[in-house]
Amino acid sequence: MPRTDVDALIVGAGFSGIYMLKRCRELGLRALVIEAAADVGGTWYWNRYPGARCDVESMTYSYSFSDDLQREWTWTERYGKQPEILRYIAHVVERFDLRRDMQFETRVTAAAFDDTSNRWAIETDRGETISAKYCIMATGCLSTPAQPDFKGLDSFEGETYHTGRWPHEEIDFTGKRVGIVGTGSSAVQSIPVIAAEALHLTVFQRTPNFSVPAFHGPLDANVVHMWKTRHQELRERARASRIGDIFEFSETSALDLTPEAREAEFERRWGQGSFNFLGSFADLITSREANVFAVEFAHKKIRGRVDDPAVAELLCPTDHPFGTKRLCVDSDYYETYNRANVSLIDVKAAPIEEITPHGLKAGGKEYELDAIIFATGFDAMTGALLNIDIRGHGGIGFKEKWSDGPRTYLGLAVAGFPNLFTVTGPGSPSVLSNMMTSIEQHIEWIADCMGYMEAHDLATIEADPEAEDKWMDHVTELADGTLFFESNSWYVGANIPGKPRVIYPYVGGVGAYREICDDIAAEGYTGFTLAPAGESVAPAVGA
Ligand code: FAD
Ligand code: N01
Repeated sequence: MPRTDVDALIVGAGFSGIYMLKRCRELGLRALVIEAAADVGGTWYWNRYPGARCDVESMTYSYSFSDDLQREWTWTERYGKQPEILRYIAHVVERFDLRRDMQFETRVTAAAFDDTSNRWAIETDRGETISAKYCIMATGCLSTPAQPDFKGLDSFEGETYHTGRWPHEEIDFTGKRVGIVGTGSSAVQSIPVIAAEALHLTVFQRTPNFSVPAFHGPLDANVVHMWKTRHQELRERARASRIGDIFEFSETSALDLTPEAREAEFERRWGQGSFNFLGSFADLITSREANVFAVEFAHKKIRGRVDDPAVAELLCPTDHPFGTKRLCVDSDYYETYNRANVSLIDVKAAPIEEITPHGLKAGGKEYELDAIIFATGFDAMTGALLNIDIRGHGGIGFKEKWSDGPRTYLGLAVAGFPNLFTVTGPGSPSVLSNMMTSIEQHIEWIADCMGYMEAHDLATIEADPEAEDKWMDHVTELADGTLFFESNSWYVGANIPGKPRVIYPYVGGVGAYREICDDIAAEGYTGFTLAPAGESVAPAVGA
């Protein structure tokens, strides 16, 4: 039976919503999770494309809140494969008996705050209305696929797929001519796997991305032992770090070293795999001059891995600074272009014109295909939130309030929308971090906040517009000191036509951000107005 009156309504059953439910239970709150998918998993439910896996190492890309959970679960590989991550998520849900408070195949369509009752009325596509004191949007930063509206798309007679909505059944590309649009992380992971199966794979690339090697493999028993015995200490290090992981981030400028010493450090970091390379020097993302060294180093690596010099040049990113688009982490991505059954088409020089019944036409040439894969990404960070008609004081909506870009306090709350929390929302480190660290930090902060509200018999908490303005100024000011705006990335909304060009995540780092959030809570929630039952909160100015 669907519940219609709860203390906390949580939207989304990915890593965020699952942990939020657990913490709500511990507070004695009646909570319900509403999820559009047929099961738990979020990202790992939807993204089942060949080669899908995390690129933050499994030992940190997992929950840290339970010592027992950490000890009893054993990952098999350095980077967990999608099915293994999904099994882990299902295990957590069963282990903590969370499923009984989850409702699947239900999409939240609207949420409106009632100033009289101080409660949210949440509507679903099943026609239900649920009343809740707290509404927690655990809707995901990368959960709304971006599908370009190519002319003729519906006329295609073959199969089409989007990596972020991959079917559950096995897809066999054997003997097929496959085309893939996009060369971001999803494409970089899937291209080597699909190329090994398909008759021919044609990659339609608009902008090459930088990719670092994963050096993937089975998990070393010593690494597992280290984590199982020292996980509290290692997790603490991750929580205090810049990107929520245990990488060592250099404090040295790339400009302070001799060319030989700089090269040696780049080489050492490259050899460690994954995001270690980003930590090579302190100023890679803030200094153009320093960044150019990383660009040149990465170009050299690409040229060393790709046999055909013309193809190698096409794969070398030249239009954006290193690391200002989400870095890809690959296994044999570049080597895949050495295969006879793979071709790379530059659709920046000769743009995609249309999808035809038998393939894709770009630059006046038709490529005949049996299947087309769109690895075209997501309406990141705000897409899922703006898909819900969220209305706060006086009926003001997120859509109106965010017409020039999202405005939040800490990426956690929005002035004008009491008792509503956004997990890893815009204006928080979120996608610029190991998201497990950022998710746990947000869930714990929200749970502590709700615990405080209940203990003090408070009815509402709402971000002050002045605090929000100050936070947004801080978010923008920090980003202005970096190279992020020099890139047409989804970090600045550039992948979605018409999306405001602002910085979406907080670039100040996970550890520093956590301290800010903790201080605000310790001071009794500075920048928020908390009100007891019966006292209405003044409608937020500028909401
Ligand atoms: P999600 O997992 O996105 O879950 C949100 C859920 O909310 C979804 O299931 C969605 O269906 C549901 N939902 C949204 N709107 C509604 C609605 N209106 N009504 C009902 N339900 C709704 N991060 C890393 O740190 N490291 C990685 O290695 C990494 N790998 C990734 C690989 C891929 C392919 C992708 C796409 C992302 C990856 N990420 C990675 C980011 C990843 O999204 C997060 O790490 C994490 O899984 C997010 O969890 P979440 O619960 O916050 O959101
Ligand atoms: O999407 P993307 P993604 N015509 O936005 C191209 C996470 N993730 O799904 O750059 C032609 O990165 C677009 O081209 P351009 C991770 O955070 C993690 O790959 O806009 N091309 C680009 O090449 C990641 O960043 C993992 O010129 C078009 C591509 O499509 C995020 O999810 C794995 C086009 C989109 O790349 C999104 O990654 C997967 C058009 N009209 C995802 N429109 C891990 O490994 C778009 N493109 C952990």
